[in-house]
Amino acid sequence: MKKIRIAMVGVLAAGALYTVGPSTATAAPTQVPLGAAQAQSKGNSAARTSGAPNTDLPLRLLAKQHGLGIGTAVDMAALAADTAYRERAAQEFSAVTAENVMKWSELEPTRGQYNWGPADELVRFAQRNGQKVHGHTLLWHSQLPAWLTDGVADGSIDSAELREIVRNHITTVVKHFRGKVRAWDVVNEAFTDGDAPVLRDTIFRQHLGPDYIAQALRWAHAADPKAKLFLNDYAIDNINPKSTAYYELAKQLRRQRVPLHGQGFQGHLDLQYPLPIDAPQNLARFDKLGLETAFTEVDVRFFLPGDTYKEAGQVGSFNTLLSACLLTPRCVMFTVWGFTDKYSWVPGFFDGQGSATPLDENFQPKAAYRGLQQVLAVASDPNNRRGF
Ligand code: 9MR
Repeated sequence: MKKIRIAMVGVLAAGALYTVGPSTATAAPTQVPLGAAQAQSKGNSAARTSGAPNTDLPLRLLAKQHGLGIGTAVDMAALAADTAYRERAAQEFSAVTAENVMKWSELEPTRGQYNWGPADELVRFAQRNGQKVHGHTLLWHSQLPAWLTDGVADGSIDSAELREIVRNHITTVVKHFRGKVRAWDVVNEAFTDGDAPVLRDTIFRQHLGPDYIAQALRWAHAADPKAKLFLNDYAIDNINPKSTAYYELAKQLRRQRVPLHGQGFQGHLDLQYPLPIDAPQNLARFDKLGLETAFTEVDVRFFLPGDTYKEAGQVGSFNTLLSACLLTPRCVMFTVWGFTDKYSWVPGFFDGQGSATPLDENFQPKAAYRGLQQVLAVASDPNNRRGF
């Protein structure tokens, strides 16, 4: 409760109305220059220098001065069952991404029968809470429905039919969410890892040919001309062969006037690997192409148990990516892949690792959360117009 009161004092002082309620009816916070809010709340313009800045505000409010969307992946089972999860998701974030329910296997488990329920529920939650929806994902080699992969494998779905199925899937899904989803990860994880990345040998690459990405982007654009269309991948936060493969592909697609609008950097970091310290330079080259950029799935894992070194490393890792985003004019969104350790995917996938999100299992802030608040509280550059 304390945090909520602090948030309201700061914002009401700036003349805006921000109700932090339960899961429903949370109005979007109005633009509040943080410095101004603090100055007014203290009743004089020297408040910034005479007192400690109040950085203990919800992330979405702190991000507002930058025009930056702050997002989280949402686990729909947790959203349905856990009030604290629901309240925190509404309070802290201005963007949501479906952790699973917009993936193909979830949307169309049986051929021709779409299960829109959970994804529509997420969209309604976002609308009630003044949040934008980041669509994830139209084409990915993982979490495909069995009827599709089996059919391709046994030859009952041939290349021509697969092409029609893919076109139909993209068209149906993007039209269903038209006007409700701000941006789509059109193709997820298209490149291989290592020193010489190539397009992954997926059923899409095999049967639609190497320009399946361009095709997918065109189909998505036709279905919702206003949606921003992204490619998205992991291990591309730094300048490296894989991020350069994306950069070259983006240049080529833009030259060919293919509707590509953004590059997503997942940002799944692990403390045992080097910090992606060149992220600002990496994002800058995509920015120069006229693309939006976004960190789409940030988390920072380490081997348990934690200690003060690891906590410090985690603060630095989150903040390296957030700073890179703030240094990049068209970096529109910074999204964490889960905001509480209670529901993080990490322990289930990486033996012995965890603690990868900004809040612990009891929704208590870790140093990483405080670090994000502090970086966001730094005054914005008035020349940066992100347009989220
Ligand atoms: O967090 C997601 C987890 O619940 C799923 O079981 C998993 C299935 O592959 O996908 C996870 O999300 C992934 C995302 O969709 C794409 N980038 C990597 C994410 C973590 O694996």
